[in-house]
Amino acid sequence: MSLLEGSVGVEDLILLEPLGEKSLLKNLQLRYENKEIYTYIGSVVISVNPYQQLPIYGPEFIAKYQDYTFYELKPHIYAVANMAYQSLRDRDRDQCILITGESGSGKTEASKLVMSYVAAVCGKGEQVNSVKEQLLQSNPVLEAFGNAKTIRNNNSSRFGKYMDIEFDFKGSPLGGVITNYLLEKSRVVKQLQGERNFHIFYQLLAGADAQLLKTLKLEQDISNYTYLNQEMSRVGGMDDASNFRAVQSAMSVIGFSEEEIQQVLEVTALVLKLGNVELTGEFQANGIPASGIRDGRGIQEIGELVGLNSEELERALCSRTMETAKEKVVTELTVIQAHYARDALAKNIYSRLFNWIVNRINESIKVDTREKKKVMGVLDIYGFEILENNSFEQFVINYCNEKLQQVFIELTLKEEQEEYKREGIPWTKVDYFDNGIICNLIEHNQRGILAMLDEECLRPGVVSDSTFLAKLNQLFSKHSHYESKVTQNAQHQYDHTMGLNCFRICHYAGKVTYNVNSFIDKNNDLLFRDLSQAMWKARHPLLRSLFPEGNPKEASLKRPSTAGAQFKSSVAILMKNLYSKNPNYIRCIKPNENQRQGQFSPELVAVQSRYLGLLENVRVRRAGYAYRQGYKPFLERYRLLSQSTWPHWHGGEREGVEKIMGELSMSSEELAFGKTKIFIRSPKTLFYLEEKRRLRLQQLATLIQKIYRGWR
Ligand code: AOV
Ligand code: MG
Repeated sequence: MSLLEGSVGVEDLILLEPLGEKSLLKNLQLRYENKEIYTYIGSVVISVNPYQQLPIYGPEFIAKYQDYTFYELKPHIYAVANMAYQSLRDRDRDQCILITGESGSGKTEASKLVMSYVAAVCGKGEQVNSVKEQLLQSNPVLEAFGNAKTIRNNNSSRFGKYMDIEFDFKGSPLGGVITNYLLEKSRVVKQLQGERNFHIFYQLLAGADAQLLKTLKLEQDISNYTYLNQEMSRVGGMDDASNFRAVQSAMSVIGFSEEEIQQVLEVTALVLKLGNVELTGEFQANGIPASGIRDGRGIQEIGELVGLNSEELERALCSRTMETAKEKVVTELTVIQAHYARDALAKNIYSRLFNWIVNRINESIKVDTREKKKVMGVLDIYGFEILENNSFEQFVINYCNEKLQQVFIELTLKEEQEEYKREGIPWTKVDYFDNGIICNLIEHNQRGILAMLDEECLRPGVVSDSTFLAKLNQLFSKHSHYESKVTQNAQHQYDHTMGLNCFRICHYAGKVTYNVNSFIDKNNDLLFRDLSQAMWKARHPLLRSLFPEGNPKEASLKRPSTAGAQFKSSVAILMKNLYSKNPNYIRCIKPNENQRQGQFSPELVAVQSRYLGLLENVRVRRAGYAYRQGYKPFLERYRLLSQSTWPHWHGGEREGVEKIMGELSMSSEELAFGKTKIFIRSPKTLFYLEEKRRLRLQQLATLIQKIYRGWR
């Protein structure tokens, strides 16, 4: 194998010379154009989405990567999966695989490649195979309910996912736990042009037989449903009907009972039917506007579907009960408010259904053993987002990425430090950009942006998105990573691109301007109590279980924590989990905006490379010794450079390497001899060795030719 510049660029960016953004991009492009989609930064693998099936996967390749150590074969996701699995099995170190990148860059495909690799190499036997099947089959189920066609990706995951796969001491899988983050529930009621709702709705309509449709009170024609985008019902290359059967069978394999599957579909149908409930404006006798339901049939069918009194449902949708200590006051909703309530209900039902499905899968794959387990976590989560209009969702997503960057830098440095320690080499401190200050700005318990948002959500009196923004402006006017129109004006910097209702954060990956509209609403994430109580009254066991707070006995329960607080605490749990494991990284890159093979847009990749912090990653890895190699493979490769080790060497491996480097008069500054590896400080030294080796090989070839001619 050659790590060095050839027709397809360097396989490891640590060896890039000169190092800079331009050369980094050029190298990735050169490789991509040669269908080499994987490139390393040390043990980090960068994956550039090929948008075509390459013949580099499957049993034959799995077998190959299983038998070789990391650097012996071409860069590949399998190599990372293999290193992680072997280290888990043989060195008893829990692993995590962090997959990041922007929408459509290949994260989910990468996570499936990792899972299928691990499934192929770990343990055998009937019991083990059934666990593997359950774990693998969780993918189509979660994708059906959690993925959708977006402009950027026909199969875009609209939720973040972390999965712990648990193994016994021999390395056979026992089961796992899935955690999901922040489903994009707004999609349930509205999609952008060219996008679709979650796959399951289309799968259900296309794949259910007449009998099932009848029991769900659905019609097959997509155009009957207002929640389904009319101009975008089919996705090229996606067979909704056959996917529906695959989802049903996957649910059975996981262990959902027939009734459970039926109930899940009923709740899914309920959401579709809710979208068709049309509300009209009315006036009460006193002239105050109110609302009502235009067509009674739909609501009647909903009532029958989930065992709910349709009048009760109508009341819940069209009015709101306020309770004070003394009395109950019922207010009629206007038609706009009633539509809002209907959509809020649909979004809530669907996202709670999704959580229920994840929990149900977890119940099936849960490991009931006291025995010590080994764990491999796989994280497939949205990358850094800068859209034209950034809202609460981008804010929390980018916060999560900020935290992941922190883990990344800290763990990479820690890993470097540990390797030096293991090898007995002195460690020199590395300077890097510490983004702790930005994390703090967002998450500080009392003074962070999320805390301010919660404070505003809970504060009595008139609160609005602008009072929230005013608070931020006051508090962070001098913060080096916070900007807004107000703080800019105070500093006499006039930036006309920023609106009055915006604030900007200087993230590690770049500046992002957030519009505060709906921050309060989205953070509150409240559903009128009338609606949760109505849902709880349904006879449908699954639907009912999704709204425990609708139980009047539970009505006095504390208000649920805000969306921001929930996200923050799940990120904290995730971080704790990741810090306890040995990290492995897959950095995914989308080469073009058109989902097309063979196209590489340097501008687009440049932005992603910044978000992923690739250059910083190379810099950190190169800060000490850029290159390291075990004595054995190093000796094998370079022993032809020394009289003492060529053609035969009978001594130890390390002594052999020392002999070669001694004869080449390498400066001692440049090298360090560890317990099992040689460390080389600069890539130039390696290039020098490679060049020497190339010349020596030429010389040997000429020699052999001469001898051969002599014989003739
Ligand atoms: P994502 O997970 O990063 O986006 P996906 O993993 O869904 O992206 O990849 C998008 C599409 O790219 C897939 O549906 C495949 O068509 C193609 N693709 C990705 N990786 C490969 C590969 N290794 N080989 C062949 N095709 C590939 V999102 O979930 O949108 O953030 O929210
Ligand atoms: Mg995805």
